[in-house]
Amino acid sequence: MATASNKKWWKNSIVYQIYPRSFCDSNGDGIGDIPGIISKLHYLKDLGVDIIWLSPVYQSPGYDNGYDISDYKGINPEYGTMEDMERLISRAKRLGIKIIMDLVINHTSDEHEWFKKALDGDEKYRDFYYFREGKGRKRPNNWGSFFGGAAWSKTDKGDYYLHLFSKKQPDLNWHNPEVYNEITDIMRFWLDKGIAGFRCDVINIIYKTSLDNGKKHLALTGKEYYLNTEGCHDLLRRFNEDVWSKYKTFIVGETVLVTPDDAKQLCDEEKRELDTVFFFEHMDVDSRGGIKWFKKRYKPYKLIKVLDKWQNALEIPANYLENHDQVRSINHFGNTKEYWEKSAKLLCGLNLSLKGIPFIYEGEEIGMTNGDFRGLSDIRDIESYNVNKALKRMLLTHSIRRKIILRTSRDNARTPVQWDSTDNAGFTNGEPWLKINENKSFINVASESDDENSILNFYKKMIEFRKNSKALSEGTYRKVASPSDVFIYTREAKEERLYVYCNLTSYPREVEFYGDRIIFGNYDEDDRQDFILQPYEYRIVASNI
Ligand code: TEU
Ligand code: CA
Repeated sequence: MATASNKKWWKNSIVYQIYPRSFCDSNGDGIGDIPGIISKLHYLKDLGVDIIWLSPVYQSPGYDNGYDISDYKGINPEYGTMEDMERLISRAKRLGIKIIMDLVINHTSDEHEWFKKALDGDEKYRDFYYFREGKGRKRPNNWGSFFGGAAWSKTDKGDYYLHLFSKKQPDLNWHNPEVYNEITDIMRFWLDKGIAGFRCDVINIIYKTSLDNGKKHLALTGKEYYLNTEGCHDLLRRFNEDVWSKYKTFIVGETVLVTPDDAKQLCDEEKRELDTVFFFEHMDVDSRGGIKWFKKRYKPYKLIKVLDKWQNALEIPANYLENHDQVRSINHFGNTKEYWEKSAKLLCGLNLSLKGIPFIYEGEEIGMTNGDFRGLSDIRDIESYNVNKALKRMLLTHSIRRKIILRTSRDNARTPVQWDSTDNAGFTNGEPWLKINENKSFINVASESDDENSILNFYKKMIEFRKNSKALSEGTYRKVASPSDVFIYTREAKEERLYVYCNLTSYPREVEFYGDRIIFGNYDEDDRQDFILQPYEYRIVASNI
């Protein structure tokens, strides 16, 4: 019987996301791989990581770097073998690190056996997907894809199939019980291998209620037929009952376009659906009409407002400032120039002192910045590629498209991890699959390990601090009134009350001073003042209660 404490074994964990392609290459082909990950397990242990979220390593043609799976029970040979994967699981286990895998079940690759059989006319497998005849010369409906353009593509036979992402990613038909059986079997396969749970890709859109025309939106026309549907809630409860509850899993849902109310429903403990969710609202504080490609000026007070809202909405939110789909957080919310180091430490402090589970994305812990791409030809991402096509159709010039895409492309977060300052940053002995940032000369693990005051060592200290603090790891959260663009909040557990101060601007800010003694921060002793927060200053102040 699970006791109350071990039921949520994950709740005080630090999670680290590995995007395998860019993490560490062991054999010189320029592509990160599983043996490369194994070689860095001690590094992760030393950092204080408890759980690794491994982005897809399954068999895949790689059009969306593994988010297009062609065999859920196979390992992509670019990344290694099943033996390598088993070794990774057992070596990590020996170090006390658990692994959760990405579960991508809204769609498969169009090179999956199921889809190939479907295209060959096999009725059983046609019903695994959504094939429909066009309406006259028109597509079956007016839905849009997340990657720009229409959500339907034509087959050789002239009918269409639905894909909410690229045309290489046909959507599965979750009305079909056989799909349910196949996918739950796959979950068991990996859980039996010792995986601790899943990060469920776009999980809140898997169930479509109908294929009618949607209300016209600037983007994602059709969403009212698949966002957070009752059918999806129902599937999650069944996954739980049939599989997840039989193992001690940690399940985090990637839930697109969720509101706090949707998220509350999905994480409601009584309902037994998801343990926690990733929300996106904070990622979009600087995008126009929720479209990330069209930027507006970032205003820190908006970030504060959104984070505060979500801190209050969920008991255990999944907190993150970066992942493989977003620009680097220093570019997003910090300062890449004068205050690179200071703002990186501030963002670390912020992410790791909020209530919930902190997720750190590879390279974030050394302050990696967006890619320094020379032009569109350096970009590899399928989403960027599709969006470029869409912008072309809107008649935008090359130089404008270049600007939009280089600024926002997902490849910004996917440049190889900078392990040292050598030519290929210690990532590979060969030609890296994506351009390595020149700033590897000073942003890298080797030099930061040697420097006591580095961003990397700040992460280590912050993680340790959090682990030793009941207030930070499980206390309550409450925002404190503060000047705009300064985030001040308390974290409080039994005998411990902490005030967390974050100056999210590049200006000094006067603040009211709560609490009794400063116990942690990114300030320089020399210019620390009691009532002034320096640019990007972060501090934790303890209070006697
Ligand atoms: O991303 C879901 C998603 O909605 C993406 O469109 C993401 O929001 C976008 O890149 C930011 O605008 C997940 C995965 O994280 C992503 O890597 C995959 O490409 C996508 O699903 C399809 O599987
Ligand atoms: Ca390799």
